[in-house]
Amino acid sequence: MRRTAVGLAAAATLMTSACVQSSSGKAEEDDTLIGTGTGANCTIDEVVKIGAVLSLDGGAAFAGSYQQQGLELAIDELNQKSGITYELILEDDKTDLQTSISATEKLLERDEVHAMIGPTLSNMAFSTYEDAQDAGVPTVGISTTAAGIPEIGEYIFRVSLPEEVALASSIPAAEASLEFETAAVMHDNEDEFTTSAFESMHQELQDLGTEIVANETFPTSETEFRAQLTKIDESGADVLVLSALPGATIPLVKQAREMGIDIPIVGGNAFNSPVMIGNLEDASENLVVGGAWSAEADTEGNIAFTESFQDAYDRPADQFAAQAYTAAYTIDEAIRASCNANRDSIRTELGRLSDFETVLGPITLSPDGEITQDPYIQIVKDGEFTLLNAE
Ligand code: 1QQ
Repeated sequence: MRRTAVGLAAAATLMTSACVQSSSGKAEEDDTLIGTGTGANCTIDEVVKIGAVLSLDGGAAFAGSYQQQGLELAIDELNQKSGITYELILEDDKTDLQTSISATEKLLERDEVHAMIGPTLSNMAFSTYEDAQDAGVPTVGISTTAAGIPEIGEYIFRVSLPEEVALASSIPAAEASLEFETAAVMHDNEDEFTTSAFESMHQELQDLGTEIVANETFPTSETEFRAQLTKIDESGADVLVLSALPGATIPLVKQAREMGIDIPIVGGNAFNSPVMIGNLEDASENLVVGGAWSAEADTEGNIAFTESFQDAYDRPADQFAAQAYTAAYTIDEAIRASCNANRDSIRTELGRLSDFETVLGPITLSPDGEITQDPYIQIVKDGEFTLLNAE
């Protein structure tokens, strides 16, 4: 566990001001979390505790490490503004479901956090969000893109573009740009996100009238794809549409290119990572992906974010960092709206955020937790994500 923003003395004070539990198991309203003033002038004396479960080790660390940095940057910036002090309590789920469940329990029961952010994978969220919901803790997903996430309960929100929305833009955009008529599809049929994304990909291809000439599956831990790729090669497909996490994507794409399969590859959310592009090197050229953020978006906020991130961590930001950064600002906005950091107030105000300016562009959250934002469609050119529509 890492704690930031307050020292040990303050943390000790926090323990004595534990909230009162009601018979439902949810926390009663705590007057010390109600401040004075509103918006930018809101002042709350009590420290507001934000818990985050991220995958800092294991298969999803490619995203989790950026999320940690985006989140810490946002919390540092927010703590420099006057009025509200945030304590970020971070737990690593190591890309493991049981660890994710116990990490979430720690944040809910030991730390009694006021809001939560994460986890990195939808696969974990389907289990851990039930606990957050039962505890009545508003929770904001940052990369949980599978269908059905906000439906888990009224306390569950996300600032992560749903994969089905990204694909509804990226697959037609890729088709318009690449003019494919036949497609091969491949997906990891064990993971919640890759399975959900695959269903959306399949639907989009059918809607476009694209003929699916090969359809292959593999388990999450697979690293040897030559047998499936041979079938895809023989199918003569114009494009490969792939739903996989990076652990599989990297060897899969490398093996395809080594076998001389040079058709464009269209992917899902895991492709939105410079780690992936760095690992694939030349094999990543012409990968097409729809995502929630672009380094090229030239809003004042995004320019400031990309510069601060580079300065703080000596590497460029990515989408996962941008979404984590957005989640902290979104929770801050919801607290300031009624100057109240009680869980129910945060939940109500999150559901009222409309056209809130973020580094992802303007976002709106519905009362039932879903985000509306415009997707960005990108293609890898010369090792960099470039906006496809800008070509
Ligand atoms: C999900 C995802 C992953 C690719 C995030 C890292 O989108 O699990 O929903």
